[in-house]
Amino acid sequence: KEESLPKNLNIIFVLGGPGVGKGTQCDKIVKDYGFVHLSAGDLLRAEQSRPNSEYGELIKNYIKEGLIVPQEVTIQLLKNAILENYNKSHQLNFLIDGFPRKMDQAITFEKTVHPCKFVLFFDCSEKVMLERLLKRSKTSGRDDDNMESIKKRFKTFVETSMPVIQYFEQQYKVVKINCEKSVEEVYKDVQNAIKDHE
Ligand code: UP5
Ligand code: MG
Repeated sequence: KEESLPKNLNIIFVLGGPGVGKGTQCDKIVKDYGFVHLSAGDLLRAEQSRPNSEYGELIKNYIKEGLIVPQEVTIQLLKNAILENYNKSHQLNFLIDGFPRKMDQAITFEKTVHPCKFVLFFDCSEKVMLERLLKRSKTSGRDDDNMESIKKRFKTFVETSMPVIQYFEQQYKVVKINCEKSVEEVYKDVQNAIKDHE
């Protein structure tokens, strides 16, 4: 049966450059506030390794090149995940991590799925992000945690994803948080942003 998405979702987009700490902060928010955490990158990686996925090869190539997978694929994965959680536990609160990162995704998602309440924008220098990613690369097993892919991810972030943040800034929906400090210090600012939007 065709199920429709609820109209009263509470969606926070969590954006910021590669390795800035989106996943780390989302884990903490989940523990304290009971949001569902949906990382677009994690959903794509899961789809990539699903046996018989028709998109496996495509996703693998896009991620290695640091490019944005065509929006149809990612939005369908997010829609499915939202519906699944809603049907299972009537969960309405979602952290959408690492999405939207291209203008077409932002427009389509807000039109066909649900508008966001606000955007957490994690900000950090490339130098610090690079250090964090190279450190993580020792254990992450991610195909894109290598110097060559990281450079491409940085380029895509500046050229393709920053315009999305500017688009939401024009709507006064962005809370910018400096991430060049400890996880706990960043999290204090995150908690304040959530409180301001309750
Ligand atoms: N760390 C975190 N915070 C720290 C702090 N304050 N101080 C010190 N260390 C800190 O953190 C990275 C590392 O830094 C960890 O080791 C952590 O302990 C440490 P993490 O929380 O993992 O950072 P995060 O921002 O989540 O980094 P991630 O690599 O996941 O970000 P990306 O945006 O690059 O990756 P994502 O998985 O979102 O996307 C991957 C690819 O998928 C994209 O490049 C793209 O090809 C594709 N994609 C699409 O095509 N479409 C989409 O919509 C989404 C993704
Ligand atoms: Mg992540």
